[in-house]
Amino acid sequence: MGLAAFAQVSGTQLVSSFTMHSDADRMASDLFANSEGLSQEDLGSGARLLRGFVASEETAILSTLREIETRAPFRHMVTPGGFRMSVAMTNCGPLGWVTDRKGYRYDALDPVSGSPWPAMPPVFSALASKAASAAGFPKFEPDACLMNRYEPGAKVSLHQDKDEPDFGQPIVSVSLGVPAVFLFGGLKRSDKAKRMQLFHGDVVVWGGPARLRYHGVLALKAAQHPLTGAHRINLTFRKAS
Ligand code: MD3
Ligand code: FE
Repeated sequence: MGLAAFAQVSGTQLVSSFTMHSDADRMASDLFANSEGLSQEDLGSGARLLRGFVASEETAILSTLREIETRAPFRHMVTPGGFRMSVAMTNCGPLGWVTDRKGYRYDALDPVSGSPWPAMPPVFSALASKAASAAGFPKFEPDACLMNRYEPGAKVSLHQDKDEPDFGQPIVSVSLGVPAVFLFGGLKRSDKAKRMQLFHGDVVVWGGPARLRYHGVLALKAAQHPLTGAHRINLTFRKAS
């Protein structure tokens, strides 16, 4: 790794502690500081990691989330196969992702309340569009925000996101709270997955050829974050219509 790259990695530690996959992966990737002094990393084929991108907005994001939760509480959905998901979920925006015995789909109504999902808060849509632009997707206007809440031990097994109609639209993910180990696989389930840690404030934009890569999250370790306690929260912004 060159000296310039080392200086940028050190700078990143001010925002979120930096733990990447192997040194070889790091050297093969494209790491640089953006205009706000935060690092960006090209994860290959359309995926871009924006370390600490929403760190300065943590309070606004989490208080907005608390409001959404009062109207659409986190719940453990059931897969079509009948398994209770270990991750608790809720949604905001015109469409919400749901699963039950009938299948996976987007729905305008929360099945628990029978009412529309809470509106997409402007602070959410603004940060999603800003992150997408920073990653080269200037016209991203999400109409769905899926919120995942991980408790210790909760995980998401390797899967593809393919319930959306247009895979030309990226997905923006925001990580908050306790860090997690993310698995980034290939286009086939059997492709070897890379591991990387996602920390509080990190944003990843998944577009282009990365859009259909398999991915998952390892079981969350027991830990405490000052703002979320034992939880990790992940927001994913999607164009679902
Ligand atoms: C890579 N959530 O909600 S976000 C999901 O951390 C989901 O809660 C995980 O996978 C979480 O579907 C991962 C990162 C993510 C989201 C969408 C992707 C990675 C992706 C779509 C394509 C490739
Ligand atoms: Fe996913």
